[in-house]
Amino acid sequence: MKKILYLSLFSLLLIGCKEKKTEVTDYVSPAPVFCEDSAYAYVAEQCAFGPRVMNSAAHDSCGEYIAQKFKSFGAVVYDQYADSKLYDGTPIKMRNIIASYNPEASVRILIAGHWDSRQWADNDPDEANHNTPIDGANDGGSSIGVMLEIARQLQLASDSNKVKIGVDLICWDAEDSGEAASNNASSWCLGSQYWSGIRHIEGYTARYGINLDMVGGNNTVFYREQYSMSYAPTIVDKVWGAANRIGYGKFFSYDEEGGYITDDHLQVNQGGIPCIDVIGSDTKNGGFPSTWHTLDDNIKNINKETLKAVGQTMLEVIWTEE
Ligand code: AHN
Ligand code: ZN
Repeated sequence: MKKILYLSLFSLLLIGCKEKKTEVTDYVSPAPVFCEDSAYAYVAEQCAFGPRVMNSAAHDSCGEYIAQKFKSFGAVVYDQYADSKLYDGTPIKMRNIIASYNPEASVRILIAGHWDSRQWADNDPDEANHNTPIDGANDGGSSIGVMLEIARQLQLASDSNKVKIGVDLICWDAEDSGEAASNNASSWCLGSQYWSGIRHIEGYTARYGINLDMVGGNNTVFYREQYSMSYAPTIVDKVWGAANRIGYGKFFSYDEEGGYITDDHLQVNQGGIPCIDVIGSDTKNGGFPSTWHTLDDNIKNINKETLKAVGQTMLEVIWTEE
């Protein structure tokens, strides 16, 4: 199996003794190479169904695609079907999809992201689009694209490099039908809310979780999100540390701290499993990516480098977990 040798260059300028020292250290990662072209293709395939909005045929067909794809990569797939209601009272049919590796292992980590897309482009610059559904290539699709490529790598690993811990890849439904510009936090993340109370397997737990959201955009940076910092600071350190170790410090930045974001990781934390959110911010304006909840959140604005930075970091975390 191909392994990656990471070369990092440390320049040490010792002021006072006028000594300039350059040191090259090499770090050999045990993780396989994350293929961003594959992840990109999985994002494109999700988008090809059309917007994956609740109660739509595109949503249901894409759910089948996702479950099938994980099965083809050797996962044990659990479905969690449930009824819920949107904040406006609309009944919805939800499906959380859980792809498990080493289901018998007691040490487990979970990686998650939502697979539904928003039915209203209510942040679009053109008000005429505010009731139009979005493709959600980044907002939804990117996380699942990365998780599918993680799954493919888990299957592909040679016998001597197989992951021994349990890994659960959880696809949340109904994350993105929340009430905008309100304090109605419970209107978001309906799939993870359900799972937080009723697990796909009774008594299921994990050592920690990493939720991915908007991990495939242009001009994207990841800041340390505040709920993650308070619920799971060691996991934030672990993930940002892994990214920086393998050369993705530009993406996983320590420059600023993020805000408090209502997202699926909160539900996992409230269910007793420490969980962080890796959520994209715009490098220029801070805040959510510029395509967020607009019709520009489509495959044309997916960036393979961002997918790679996040995907490779996830493989690094998985393959170095003791
Ligand atoms: C709020 O707007 C409160 N949370 C956003 C969570 C989200 C929506 N992530 C992607 N889309
Ligand atoms: Zn969204």
